[in-house]
Amino acid sequence: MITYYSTEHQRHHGVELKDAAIKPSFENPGRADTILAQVRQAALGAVQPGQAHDSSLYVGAHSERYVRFLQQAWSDWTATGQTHDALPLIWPVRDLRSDLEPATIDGRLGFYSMDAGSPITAGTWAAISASADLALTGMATVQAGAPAAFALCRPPGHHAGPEMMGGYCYLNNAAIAAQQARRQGAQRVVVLDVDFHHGNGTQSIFYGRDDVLFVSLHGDPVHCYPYFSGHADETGAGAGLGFNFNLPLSKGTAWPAYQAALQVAAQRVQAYAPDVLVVSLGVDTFEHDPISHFRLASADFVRLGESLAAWGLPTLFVMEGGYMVDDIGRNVVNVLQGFEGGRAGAQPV
Ligand code: OKP
Ligand code: ZN
Repeated sequence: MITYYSTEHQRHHGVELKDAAIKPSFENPGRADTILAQVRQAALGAVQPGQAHDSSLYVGAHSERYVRFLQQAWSDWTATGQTHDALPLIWPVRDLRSDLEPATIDGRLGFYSMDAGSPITAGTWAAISASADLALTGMATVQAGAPAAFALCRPPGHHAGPEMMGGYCYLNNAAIAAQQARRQGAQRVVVLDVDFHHGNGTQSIFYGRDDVLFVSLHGDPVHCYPYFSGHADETGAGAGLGFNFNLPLSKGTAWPAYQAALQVAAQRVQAYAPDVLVVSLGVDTFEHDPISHFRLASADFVRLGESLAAWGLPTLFVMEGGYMVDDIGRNVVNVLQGFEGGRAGAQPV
């Protein structure tokens, strides 16, 4: 399977608020580089750079004004004389106004975010646009007939909504790829999100639509980030009613319960009969992940890949989370090799 990778991700390295202090983010450049090293060591296939795409292709998943905000945020920030990372500190929750876009960067940061987990730095736009371009390149490869491709995206994307960054995410790489699949002729697209955290951004982008089915397995938001999205009763709205499928699972979930949920997901996906599958691939479901609460072992990731192969769909894997840096490379490669092994053994459909 071909891997798309860009060194541009290294230009984004930020901070997060943790334990009442500003600390280096769990979402760091070492993540992508360790995954790349394992992809190479396992000889998974060719590693290629992505093609640059026009940022107008990010519109659809996102609004035009949000993409412009991201593109200009660092220069707007430094124009106020500040040189450290830009972090939002006020949000338009409930009875505050969210219908008026502030003109000043401090207000705009809060207007276009859901938490303080996504710092904007000098290299953020270069990194996030390159990351989205990897997903677009991967989708083009799959739509040209490759059975699968891996977009080694960093930063991740699935918390980013139509007009919102948060949870280390800025541009929703998986949603941008899904939207591009539709532009290029796919009738029905599934985004399956196996990251530990609910992909609230992807859900939100496609919530009113029936042409992209969003299916997610994740830690129950009663206990797990992002807390305000991911419940089972979020099933879509309007034309999208019935085309959003959340499978929240309890803390401590291990492979048997996970596999059972994956089978429920498989039935929903099969009934939908999609043309293409986008997998938001987070490996923070790993038992030793420092910020998550499932208990998948490294060998379980092979089974996950095999299970997905049995779905028999052209598949784009898009990298999302996973923070146990020593192990994420192996766990990602396990999924991808499990997928390829599963395909090799599968009956043609
Ligand atoms: C991104 B992805 C930290 C709170 C949680 C955000 C987690 C974002 C996960 N004190 N921070 O879904 O892997
Ligand atoms: Zn996650």
